[in-house]
Amino acid sequence: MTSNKNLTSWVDQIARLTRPARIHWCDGSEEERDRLTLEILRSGNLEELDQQKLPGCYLRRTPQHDVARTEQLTFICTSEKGDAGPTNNWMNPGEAYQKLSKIFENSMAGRTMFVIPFIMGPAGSPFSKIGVQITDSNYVVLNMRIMTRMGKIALEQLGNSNNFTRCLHGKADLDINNRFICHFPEDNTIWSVGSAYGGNALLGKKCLSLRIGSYLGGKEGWLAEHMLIMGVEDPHGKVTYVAAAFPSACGKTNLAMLVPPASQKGYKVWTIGDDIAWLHVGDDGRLWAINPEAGFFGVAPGTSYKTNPNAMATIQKNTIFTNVLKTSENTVWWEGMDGVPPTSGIDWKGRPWAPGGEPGAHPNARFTAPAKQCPSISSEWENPKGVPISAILFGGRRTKLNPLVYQTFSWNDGVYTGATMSSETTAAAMGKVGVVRRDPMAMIPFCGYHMGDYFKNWITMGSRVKNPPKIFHVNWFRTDHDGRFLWPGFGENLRVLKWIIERCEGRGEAVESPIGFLPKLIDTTGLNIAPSILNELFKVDRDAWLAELEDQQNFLSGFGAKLPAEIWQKYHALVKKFS
Ligand code: OXD
Ligand code: MN
Repeated sequence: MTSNKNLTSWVDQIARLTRPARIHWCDGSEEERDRLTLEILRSGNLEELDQQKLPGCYLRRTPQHDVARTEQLTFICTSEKGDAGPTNNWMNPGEAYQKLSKIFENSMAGRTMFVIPFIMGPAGSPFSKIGVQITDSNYVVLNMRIMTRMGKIALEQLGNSNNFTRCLHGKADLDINNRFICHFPEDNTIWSVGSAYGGNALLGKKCLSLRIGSYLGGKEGWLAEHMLIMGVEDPHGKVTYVAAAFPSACGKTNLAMLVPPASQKGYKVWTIGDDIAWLHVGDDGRLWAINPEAGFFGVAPGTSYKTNPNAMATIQKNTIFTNVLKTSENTVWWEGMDGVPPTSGIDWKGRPWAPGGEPGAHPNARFTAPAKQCPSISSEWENPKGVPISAILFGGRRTKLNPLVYQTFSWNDGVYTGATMSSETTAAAMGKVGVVRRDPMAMIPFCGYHMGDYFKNWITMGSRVKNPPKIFHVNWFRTDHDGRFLWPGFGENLRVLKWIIERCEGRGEAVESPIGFLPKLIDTTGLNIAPSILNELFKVDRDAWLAELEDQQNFLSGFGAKLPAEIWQKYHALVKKFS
């Protein structure tokens, strides 16, 4: 299939290690998809759903201990431990190769080894990257087919080049004690073994597009970010592009696919991506973004026609559902879906289910769906140049601290705000509810190098963009004394986006506060929000911020000498403003 000796010799080398019964080079064709689907159906590892109601849709149940990313088993393997930084697990590369080689040895005996060439980013884009994933999981092949541009198209783009990420994945015996997700940024290589779960096994996503991507971005002068990308079209047809980073459970997919409420006549939202953005400085001095992915790997529970009608429309065909409930009508269901819950079904563990007992779907149940099926997909989503970003949003779930929205004073103030971003844990996460977790730029689990160096790259990028995006902080989750949300959220977030866009255009009135510019006026017509609630939504409480700054200082100290001086300067300036 290819004359690329760099590639064929690597594939030979891995075949000698893993000893598969056969090797299949994926071409990305529909015949290939149909053949593989049939094979998995026959093996019992995939179930066909009602093809009238959900054409091309299938259900997969994973082993019960393989349902989420396993951060404790995820490593950055750089020659110097210090290069991985305090936020990553580190392993010496020699030790990691040796340890994982033992697990990979003969692990594909009797199985097919699939070779998946894939592109992250639009085909032909100067910003896209090529990866080649070897895997012994046909489920992974079907998912990679949705999440990336894969097969012949990627081999054509690669040509005879050696410039591709070598991604090795194996199920081995799916034993959590033999599970490792290792990244070798210096070798542009990823080895993942012992898990078939998306984030651990679809190596183009978190592993390549964020961990290896952020490392390459640091070296090559660009940014790989855990951000959605959206376009907001105003009633005159002008589209403004926004990128936004939020930790998990803060509604990134919902914001990317926002449906403007009826009151916001003439506004439209266009989706470019829901999870990852690669940002480059354009020749015009602006920051341009591409979405490296071709699909959505979204959390199913909580997704409904009320919370995200565009996501619901996207997943009505050609979608792989993982760990959801199967209804007696051979369709899917999960907690938080609209309508009357089913009276019976088969739960994600494969057991008969009835309402009132354990959840039918795993809280991290997923859908894998082609982005092009999304009704709000932007006509620009595959533009090889990307889209020009006017605003960057950082956000988190803080019930009391952060105002609904504020604009940071400058690029570096924005970097500081991103670096100290935080969110409170929810009931969906393990452990205590309401604990503040710092998650700089929502990248804690995904930054492939020392975060101090990563912040430096942000600062350097700012000095290279002549016309940088404005940076904002948003918080949809502020509550009153009884724990009720003060802001309606969802589609109404467009009102906040409108003020953000006005600010980007040099309009939109603001009042200065110590942390940034707050809106003088936000359009709340028809929302029936009392002035006292608005006051609360925009309150910057001095005592709360002094406590917050102490916590920020502790956190930032953990980055040691690598924390850029610019970040400390911003910290001290803020302390002074509040004192
Ligand atoms: C994801 C995540 O799956 O951030 O997108 O965990
Ligand atoms: Mn994500």
